[in-house]
Amino acid sequence: MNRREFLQLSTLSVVAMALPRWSLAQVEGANPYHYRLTAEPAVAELVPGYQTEVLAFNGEIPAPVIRARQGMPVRIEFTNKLDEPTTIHWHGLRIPIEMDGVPLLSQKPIMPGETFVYEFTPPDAGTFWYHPHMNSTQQLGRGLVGAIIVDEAKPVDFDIDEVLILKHWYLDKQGQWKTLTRPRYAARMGTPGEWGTANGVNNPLLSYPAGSRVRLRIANVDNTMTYDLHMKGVEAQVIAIDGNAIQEYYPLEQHKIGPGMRLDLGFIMPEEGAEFTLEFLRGRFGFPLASFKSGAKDPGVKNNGQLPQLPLNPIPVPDLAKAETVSFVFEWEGAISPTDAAGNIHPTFWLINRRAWEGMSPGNIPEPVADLKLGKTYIFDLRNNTQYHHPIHLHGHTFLVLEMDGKPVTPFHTDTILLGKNGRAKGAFVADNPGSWMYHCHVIEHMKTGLMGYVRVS
Ligand SMILES: [Cu+2]
Repeated sequence: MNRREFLQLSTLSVVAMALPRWSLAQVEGANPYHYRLTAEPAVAELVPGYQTEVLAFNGEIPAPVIRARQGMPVRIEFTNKLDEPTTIHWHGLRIPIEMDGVPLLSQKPIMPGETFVYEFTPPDAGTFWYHPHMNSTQQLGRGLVGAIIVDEAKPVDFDIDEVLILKHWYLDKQGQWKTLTRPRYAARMGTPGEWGTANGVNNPLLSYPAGSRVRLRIANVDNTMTYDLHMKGVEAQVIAIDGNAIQEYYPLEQHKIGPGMRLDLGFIMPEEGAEFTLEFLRGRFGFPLASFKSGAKDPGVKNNGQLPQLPLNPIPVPDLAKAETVSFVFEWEGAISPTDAAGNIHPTFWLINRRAWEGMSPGNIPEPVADLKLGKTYIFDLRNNTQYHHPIHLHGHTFLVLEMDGKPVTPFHTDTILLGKNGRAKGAFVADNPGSWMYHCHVIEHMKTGLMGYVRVS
């Protein structure tokens, strides 16, 4: 997207809309964390005044927020009402492989009309998300993206707890679909959508009482976009990165989240009438994602001027002294376009350690990119030898990031490490979860054209 198109986006954003309230898909009964979820075709009004045919969880855009609690079992009865197979992956949750939602590697594809019950106990609290792990360009691109929020075992006392899922849709100004993927973009930064939304609305206006302590859970569920987040008009603190609370909050200057990544911000609503904006930066320009306005003071809000401290997640501590380093180089493979028997082009553009992902079929599961020993600490040394961003996601485990671009950082936990242009990172983790775990770039077109693999922990 060029600068002019971005400017057009921002002028289109003048009419801020009130945020629709989303419903929970909860089932009445003894277990408070029991849900029914479907994936199905639906119609949504994304561009005001126009109808768009989408794929939606429970027919809703934005998808229902699934709320779970740390250490409590959650049960999600998922029914596939699409006309093609699917599975659901719970991004960032350290749960058993059988529940990880990757076709062939962790479960059979869920066929149209079938129901699969996902049941797990999330060990970590935080902001996570869910999405299919099949035909991802289409299934995620057309709307199958939602938030799963795991509340802390002991409730944390914010006045407002808001979820904001960010997605650019491949829509024209009449809400009609444009191409979701183009090879020339797939080989570069990925194809960007053009209609920016937060919770399905272009630049929504959110209003909370003056003095409220707000926890804003931002999730980038886009196929392609990396958002360089900035808050204009209020001081916001970074309180959690990719779902995991951090020890010492710090003021948000700007923070990049690639596809699949999250950021929790904490801030206190200023005096009544004050307005401010969450925006993403491109060079010197800021583009609004959501707008905020302070409402009248609510006597129920007990503002002591302090943000509550979030407890840290019980992520196993890597034994760095005994760690084994495994190197991964991500690079570009020239324009090779193998053609199948039907004459379709299946380009591979991206490589992990000189190998493009072959794809899987029943009876043909390729070898992992690494074989890891259960219980051992590994340091993944990631090198991006390309000009484009790659958010590298590992299933079933959480990295402790030690270094970015050759420099030590204040260690933080994440399931997705964002490698910038020619970037490098070192992330350590304990391989404590047995199974075959996907390991891939979360720019969907990159993952679909080679930048994917899995690690085996046994
Ligand atoms: Cu990538």
